[in-house]
Amino acid sequence: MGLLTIIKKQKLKDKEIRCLILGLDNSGKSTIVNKLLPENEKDDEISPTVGFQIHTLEYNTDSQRYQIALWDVGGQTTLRPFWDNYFDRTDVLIWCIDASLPLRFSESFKELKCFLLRDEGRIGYDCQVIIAMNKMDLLQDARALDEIKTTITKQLGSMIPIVFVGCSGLTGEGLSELLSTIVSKREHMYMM
Ligand SMILES: Nc1nc2c(ncn2[C@@H]2O[C@H](COP(=O)(O)OP(=O)(O)OP(=O)(O)O)[C@@H](O)[C@H]2O)c(=O)[nH]1
Ligand SMILES: [Mg+2]
Repeated sequence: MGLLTIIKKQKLKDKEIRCLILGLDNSGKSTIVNKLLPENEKDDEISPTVGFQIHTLEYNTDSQRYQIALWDVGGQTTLRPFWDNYFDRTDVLIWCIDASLPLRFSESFKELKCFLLRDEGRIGYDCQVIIAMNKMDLLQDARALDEIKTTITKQLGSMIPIVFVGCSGLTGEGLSELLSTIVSKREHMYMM
């Protein structure tokens, strides 16, 4: 294989982004994914995910065309031991939190910390971490988002850079920011 072919193949690969979406059951992962899909691929009804689902999304910026593979994995307690199986080769991890339900914040933070720190290799890995603070439409007071940011930053320290995005899978608010954040690291690479 010639060098040019190898470079071309690598460039194509660079435009594929593998995105793993995890978080507690009922936090809204599948609803977010469904909202991001083109109209003809949307599900009319979403039920709790048993196992996982993969959807591929095309996303264009001014200069590039990306293929984002969204791996949506069920968050019920019985499914969490399997999360590890999906992590390999993940470029972006989206951790979804139901921002309207403080009652489950500590459970979510505990699971996130446990997932990120389980294998020491994950500290400082090359995978971007995004916290999707979902169900914004239900919030009376945006301070809930600050609480999430402060607590997670405190718990994980500065070991892992994290980007926080407020959104609603129901109304679509914040989802364009979520998409641009998913590709942001690649965009920087292309600009260099
Ligand atoms: N109001 C509101 N409801 C939401 C939002 N996102 C999801 N929901 C609701 O939350 C419930 C759970 O949504 P799912 O998308 O199934 O949650 P999930 O995280 O995929 O759950 P598992 O597959 O069990 O892990 C559904 O009733 C959704 O309609 C949101 O942004 N706002
Ligand atoms: Mg689901």
